[in-house]
Amino acid sequence: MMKLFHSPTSPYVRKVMACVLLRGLQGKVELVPTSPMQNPGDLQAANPLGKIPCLVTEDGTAIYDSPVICEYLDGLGNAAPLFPAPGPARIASLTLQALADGIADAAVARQQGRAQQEEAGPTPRQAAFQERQLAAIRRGLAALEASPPAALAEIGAVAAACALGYLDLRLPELGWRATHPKLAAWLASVEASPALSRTLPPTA
Ligand SMILES: N[C@@H](CCC(=O)N[C@@H](CS)C(=O)NCC(=O)O)C(=O)O
Repeated sequence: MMKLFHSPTSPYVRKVMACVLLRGLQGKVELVPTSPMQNPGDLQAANPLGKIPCLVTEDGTAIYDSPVICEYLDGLGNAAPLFPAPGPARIASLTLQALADGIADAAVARQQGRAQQEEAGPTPRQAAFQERQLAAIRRGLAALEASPPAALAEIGAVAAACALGYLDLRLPELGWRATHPKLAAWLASVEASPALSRTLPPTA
């Protein structure tokens, strides 16, 4: 059995779990509930960066980060591949994944910055940092709106759905659907897929 260091709120873990479901590998992955900020020793022994997701294969090999785990899972099972063969389609898919993961990165950084501000009080430097993350999220959303993903059949689309779900969880005040109607319609068209509906982050 493979092991996945897991948290239900991480957008990167959700992307990996969506790949697990899309590739029919549910029975092959044991989930290890993990809070990376509490510095768990088993996670840090597997991934020196101390981040989730981290997958440990049956022979004990640790694989990270999420794009690498997703590519590894794509080589298992018989489902249609989520990573296109080398060529322009693959580069487009990987770039879309990078854009989506980058939106999640900015939202995660903003979330951490918000906690710091609450503890230490706002400083101009922190306010500028928060604004920079928000600006990256806004530009990322504009790029997705200009060219929404297609079917949930390649890794870029999976990553985009997970990043948008994370915005709904952490930045609901952004109200991205009202300003990005094509993107909202796209997410509505794919969100009933089990890969997404069974991996929704808890809201409470
Ligand atoms: N690029 C990484 C990002 C992973 C990441 O930042 N995970 C967060 C949880 S959402 C984490 O483990 N943070 C702990 C830390 O930053 O120390 C990936 O795609 O897997």
